[in-house]
Amino acid sequence: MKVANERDAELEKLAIDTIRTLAIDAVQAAGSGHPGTPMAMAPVAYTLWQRFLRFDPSDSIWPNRDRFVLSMGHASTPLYALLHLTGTKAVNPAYETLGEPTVSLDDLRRFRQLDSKCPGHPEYRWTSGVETTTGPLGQGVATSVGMAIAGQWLAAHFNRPGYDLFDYDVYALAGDGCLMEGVSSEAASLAGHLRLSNLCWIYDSNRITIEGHTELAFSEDVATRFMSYGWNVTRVGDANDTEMLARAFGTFRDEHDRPTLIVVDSHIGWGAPNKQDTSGAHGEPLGESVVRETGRRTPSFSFRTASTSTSSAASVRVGVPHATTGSPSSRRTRQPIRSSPSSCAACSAVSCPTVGTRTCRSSSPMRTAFPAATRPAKC
Ligand SMILES: Cc1ncc(C[n+]2csc(CCOP(=O)(O)OP(=O)(O)O)c2C)c(N)n1
Ligand SMILES: [Mg+2]
Repeated sequence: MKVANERDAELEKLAIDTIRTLAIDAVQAAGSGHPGTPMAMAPVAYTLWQRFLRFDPSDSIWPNRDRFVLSMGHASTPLYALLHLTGTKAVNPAYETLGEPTVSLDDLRRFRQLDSKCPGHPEYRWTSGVETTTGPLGQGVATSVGMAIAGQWLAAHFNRPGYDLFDYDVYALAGDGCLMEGVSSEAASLAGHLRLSNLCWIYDSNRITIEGHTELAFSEDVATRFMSYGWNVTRVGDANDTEMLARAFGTFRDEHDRPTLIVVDSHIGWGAPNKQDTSGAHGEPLGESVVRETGRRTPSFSFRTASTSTSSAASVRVGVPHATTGSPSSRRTRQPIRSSPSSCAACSAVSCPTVGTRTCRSSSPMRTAFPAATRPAKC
């Protein structure tokens, strides 16, 4: 589970930065798009796809694959980058597997162009590997609840003792906007009621939306809301901390009674001078000078401006190993429903809102689920 050695850590960083670079270059080349959230979410997407998602790039419609839903459809470039870097193969409208890649580097170069396999927002049955069309905020997470219900239905009907044909998980990546939409609240409530433990939502809490800071319109305590829905809520205080992300995904896998919400604190436009943590990083190209400056300040980024390169993956020859191919032995065995809730590694408190973080974060910018008076001492 841990990054084994220095070389692996370097490869991991290279892979994550390649996802970032592809996102930045694609948006820059198109002259429109959303670079900030892909830059921040690259480590989250990478950790999930590389270390947890059971997905076969050579068979993108394998029935028991884990589903990944990019509910924040505007931040589409990491999904395209992952489909490209994993070498995922396309299927045709008849669902026959073709030998060709679902997303080529040229497709990424033509991001947001007419007929491109990389439209601004992901489209189901247009780009193989995209599990559902997203863009309208909240729609993806709501759809993910249906997918999780379908998974449980299939398991109930077709699994036999010792023969788990269906045990797939559903992951959905959502932003502030998705969590603001009413449809996500209704769907989350149903998921809690049905105890969909095969469902994991990852909430990119960057506290920025299209207009500016979320304080303008959104001040509720999301973690507490989800606890009241009956969800297992965990938190990662730094979107760049892949070990803590892995731990949070592990917490999800070990949970057999409730759906899981992982709140990830992130910085939109991470690493981009004058753009990070601003709505300026949300929905417009960074601009050539910022791209250059970002690469200079963050040397591991091999950024070049769009005019000189839109082929960063090829130029760094990234060796991103393929996403985990599901095999019966590697699959999690779903246990019967149990009632023991998870506890915080730092303070051992049951349902501590900071569970999964390296340290308890009472000073977190997001309000904690417990009022200070009732919070466990170490939180
Ligand atoms: C239902 C709906 N309303 C409005 C929009 C337009 N829109 C696209 S992105 C966005 C802001 C989303 O904010 P957030 O989810 O926090 O994304 P971030 O800025 O962090 O990338 C809005 C309002 C939309 N896509 N769907
Ligand atoms: Mg946001």
